[in-house]
Amino acid sequence: MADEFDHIDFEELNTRAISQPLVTHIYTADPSAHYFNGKIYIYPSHDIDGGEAFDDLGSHFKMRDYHVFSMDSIDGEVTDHGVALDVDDVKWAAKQMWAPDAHEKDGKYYLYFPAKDHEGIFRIGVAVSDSPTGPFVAQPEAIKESFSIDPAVFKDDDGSYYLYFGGLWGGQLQRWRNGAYNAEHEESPTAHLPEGHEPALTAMVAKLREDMLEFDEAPSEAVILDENGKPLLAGDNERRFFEGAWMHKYKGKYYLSYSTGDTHFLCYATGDSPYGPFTYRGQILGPVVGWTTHHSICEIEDKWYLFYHDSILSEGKTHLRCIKVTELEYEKDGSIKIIDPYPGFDTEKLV
Ligand code: FUB
Repeated sequence: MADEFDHIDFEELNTRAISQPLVTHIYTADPSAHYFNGKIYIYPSHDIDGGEAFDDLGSHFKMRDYHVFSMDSIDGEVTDHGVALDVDDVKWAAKQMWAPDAHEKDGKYYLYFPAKDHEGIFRIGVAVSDSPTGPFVAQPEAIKESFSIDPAVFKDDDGSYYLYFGGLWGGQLQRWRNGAYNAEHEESPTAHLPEGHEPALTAMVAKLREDMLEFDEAPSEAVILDENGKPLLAGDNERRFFEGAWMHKYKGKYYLSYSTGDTHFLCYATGDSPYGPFTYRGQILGPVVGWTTHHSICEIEDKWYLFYHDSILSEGKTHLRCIKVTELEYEKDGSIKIIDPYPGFDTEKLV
């Protein structure tokens, strides 16, 4: 898939789209949604046009701040609560405030976000507020032993919180294979990836410390197995993890969902522990317009919803996206019904 969608009839695509943008006055992406105290809160990226050309390192994603959005109900009006955190207010961060997430503990709200530090290395930071909508005050340093992108916080039934994170290519996960950042061939998004026949890299998971500000343990890999109990291979591009992990629990099972990146699917795997291993189960969402696909899954008053994004609002500009929501349904056996974002539209035109 290229970053060019001139061949697409956007009017037709929009007619077929199952949902419309939730926010139209600014560009938004990577929606992490939560239901706190009877209200829906969305923590997305805030896309801007930073004037950088498209490349496979994601240099065109030059985001510098976060806005939080809220809704009283799923069909309700969306309120923009303004700037919740700006890169200039984060001592350790230099640029590229990518996909965030947030959670609540004991009346305080914790915003987790990735950014490149002053050495150009992605780290994950945390910022704290008394309100779900911020403003958030960032810790002076990034979380110790944090790396890569796309943090997602999950609260388990026993009150423990876990942070899932990681992303390939521009997200730098492959540069940490030996426990330290490998700066060789920094211009190459694919340097240091495993060979196709080797086990795929996957999302990382770490329990958060009681105060939510640091990891409570060294991060470990949330391994995804195939139908034979073997780890998915790096060459299995249609199923292996790429970025954008999310965790939710449904009927006692842990669902790890994620983007397959260069093959543009949202997929999921299930397991019996927040650490995995997880067994690959299938796709959730087909390709959307724009290179990236990123999501969250949230239960709101006994129904489940998929929050996702596409680039329809900017007529296909990958770095200018818009967040959307649609209902997500399960089959009796716990599998998720596949969602087609534009029923009847020729998917070949999107990939
Ligand atoms: O928004 C920047 C990056 O694009 C995110 O971190 C990835 O998940 C992808 O959506």
